[in-house]
Amino acid sequence: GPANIGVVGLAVMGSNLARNLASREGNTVAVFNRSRSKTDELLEAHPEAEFVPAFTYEEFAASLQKPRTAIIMVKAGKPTDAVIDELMRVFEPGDIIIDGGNSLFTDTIRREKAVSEAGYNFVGMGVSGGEEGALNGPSLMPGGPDEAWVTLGPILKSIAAVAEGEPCVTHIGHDGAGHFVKMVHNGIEYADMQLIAEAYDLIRRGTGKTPAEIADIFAEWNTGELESYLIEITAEVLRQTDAATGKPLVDVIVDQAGAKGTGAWTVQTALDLGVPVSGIAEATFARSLSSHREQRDVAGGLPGPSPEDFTVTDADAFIEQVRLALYASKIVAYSQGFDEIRAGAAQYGWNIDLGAVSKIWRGGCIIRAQFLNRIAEAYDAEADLPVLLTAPYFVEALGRTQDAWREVVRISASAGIPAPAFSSSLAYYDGLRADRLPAALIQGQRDFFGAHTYKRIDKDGTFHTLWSGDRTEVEAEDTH
Ligand code: NBP
Repeated sequence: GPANIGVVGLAVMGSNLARNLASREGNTVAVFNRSRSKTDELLEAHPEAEFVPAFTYEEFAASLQKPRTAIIMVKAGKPTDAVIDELMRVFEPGDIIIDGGNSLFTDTIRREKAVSEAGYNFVGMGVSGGEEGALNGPSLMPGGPDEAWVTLGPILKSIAAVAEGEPCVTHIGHDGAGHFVKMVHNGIEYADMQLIAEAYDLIRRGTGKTPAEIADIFAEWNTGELESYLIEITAEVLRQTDAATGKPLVDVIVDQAGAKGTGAWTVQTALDLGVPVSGIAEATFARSLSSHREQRDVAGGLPGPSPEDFTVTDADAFIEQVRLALYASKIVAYSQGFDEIRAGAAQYGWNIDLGAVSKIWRGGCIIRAQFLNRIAEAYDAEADLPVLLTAPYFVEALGRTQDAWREVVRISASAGIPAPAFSSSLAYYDGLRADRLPAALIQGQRDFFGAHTYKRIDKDGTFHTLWSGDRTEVEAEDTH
């Protein structure tokens, strides 16, 4: 066949990715969708693109050069399995099947095993940047075998976003590594969005500024160390006026945040790995809390300070404190996210270059930010840095943001303004740097009710106190 690459699934993501591929020199793109109408619409709307349409899986296979290379962009879950089965039916061993959907990484591990056992190459690939990214240059996170990367690498580099001269794509690691990293990317995105929302809320309540005025503040922040896509679009959203009512759009939008589940996956996986991604968890739970309108309705009368009574005396000083608190909390959220990637790599045997991950997020994706250069520098200096927070640049930043961060958390608590991500990131930070934690007491409690034993600070071994006996200590076997 004439096409060097194919796309299956021509909803918004697939058709934009197909258009992106077709716009690059040297690509001829085979396109296929289960129901014919989406294929017809794509061809009609973009006669300029060099598409080779197929209307059956057989035609699709026949239109591709060997080894065939096809990217699946369909709904994650069963639809992805169904398409993989169809492609294996019409493809031949050695062909490359890529899943570009938002698949759970454990599904990808399972699929790669089954598909590669049948002799085909399988690549699970995270695609970030939404519709716009897919069309103009996404951040791409392919997993899969090294052999597939040889064929796929040049094609992916040609369509990826470019940041500081480098394409936003790297071979993340084997099997589910790409989808794992994409999952954590989305988790970090949840945390970043929640932090920005808390910053907006505190400034609005504390200073009485209008959303349009706060848009100017965010636009200003976007020229400094917080420069990022999310800060930029926050200004756009805050500046928007509702045509129907003349009010700020943000004031007519129902305050219940939706979620498609990738934040929850990140938190569930972190729990399994034992990694405290408290910022991502708080952000995910904050969305759940917002969506429980029925509970919020009955809880509205609970005692506590009224946020309406809160005003700051020095608005400019407060805004700067909030900016610093946002930066400090953001450092924590990213540090936690990279911690999860490190733990996932150790658990699943992936060799993930954390610096390379931070670099491919600098363009094309939702969390793209200046700040990612600082993370890349940290991992360049020390590839297996155990805690990102401890890199010199971040130590300096946490030093100068400290006081403001604590002040903002204190103010939010006394004013009754929820700032779960600001405050939990500070608690995490203080927990991490604490010399002694009350975990010692928890070990005592566990030993009391469950004979779970404890270690001592002054000698080796495992111990148990005979709580229901004479309360002497005995040496115990470490079985609990
Ligand atoms: P959707 O997730 O809405 O999926 C629709 C596509 O799946 C259609 O082409 C549909 O074909 C096809 N499909 C279904 Br449903 N069941 C199928 C089956 N059994 N066999 C064959 N095709 C089937 O599309 P999307 O919003 O373009 O997203 C595509 C993927 O990209 C998803 O995994 C999504 O999570 C991910 N995504 C990523 C981002 C991002 O920022 N990275 C954004 C949005 C989506 P039909 O036309 O015949 O019904």
